[in-house]
Amino acid sequence: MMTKSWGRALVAMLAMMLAPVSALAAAGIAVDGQIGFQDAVTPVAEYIHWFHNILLVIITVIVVFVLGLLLYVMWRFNAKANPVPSKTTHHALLEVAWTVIPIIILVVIAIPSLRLLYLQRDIPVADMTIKAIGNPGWNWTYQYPDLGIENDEPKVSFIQNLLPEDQAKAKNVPYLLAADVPMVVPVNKTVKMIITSDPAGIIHAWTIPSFGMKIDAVPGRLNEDWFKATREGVYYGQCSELCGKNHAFMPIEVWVVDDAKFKAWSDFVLTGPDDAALQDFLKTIMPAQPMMASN
Ligand SMILES: [Cu+2]
Repeated sequence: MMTKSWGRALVAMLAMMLAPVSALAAAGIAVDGQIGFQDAVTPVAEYIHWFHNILLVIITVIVVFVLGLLLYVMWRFNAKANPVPSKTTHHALLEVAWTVIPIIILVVIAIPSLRLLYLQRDIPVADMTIKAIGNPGWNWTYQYPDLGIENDEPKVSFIQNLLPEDQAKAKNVPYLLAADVPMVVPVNKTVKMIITSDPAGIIHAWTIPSFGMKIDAVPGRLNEDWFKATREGVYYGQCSELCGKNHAFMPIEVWVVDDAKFKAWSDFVLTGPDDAALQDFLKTIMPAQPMMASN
């Protein structure tokens, strides 16, 4: 007899096969009942979703075909239905077919797979560069070298912390995803990210699901990745490498804003404002919040 949890798993699996990837999804945040990805807002994320949908069709066809064969064999060749079994042991054409067809399927899958890898890993000429550093204190440092360097240090460098639960409730933003200050980028611009971790620290991973981007922040190593966000908004991510006791408490928040707002933001942060002034300013450029998960 099928247990309840198995039944639920089966229903979820069927729903996953039938649901297009964007059903229920929002950009920048997960929503209740969501099965597929968060909405794609970069070319890489769009490619990932497209490839995922193709693979879903391919694996579904294979599973249905193999299941059909198994059921047919069980029905047609069981001892009762087929009392005198065939003595056949080889069939050249069949053996070539079941070797060559899977190879062809794998080669067909490999083409878009390698194209995606190339799209992700071949960093295009960037409009701007941001360095993100995972800190041992379970937060992130962001540096904007393009906004100026002073005494070998970028003028704009700030730390992004978890927004505490009471403040998140008061601002009606999602606790554990919302940060005290966002990383801010302009829309439709190619942003190169240099990702690393504090040399005295541990491995973290920087990710924004809607950007189709996830890369380890490793002490002593500079990893690079890129995104080009094509839609303004607030996008959330979380440290995605089990890094220690506060792993669940180092969210990533990125605001994608228009050029004018980005210019206003960069001009403002270059004046070295205090926290209160920065928070007041941020209210004036904040994009619309994504659909909230549960409050
Ligand atoms: Cu971490």
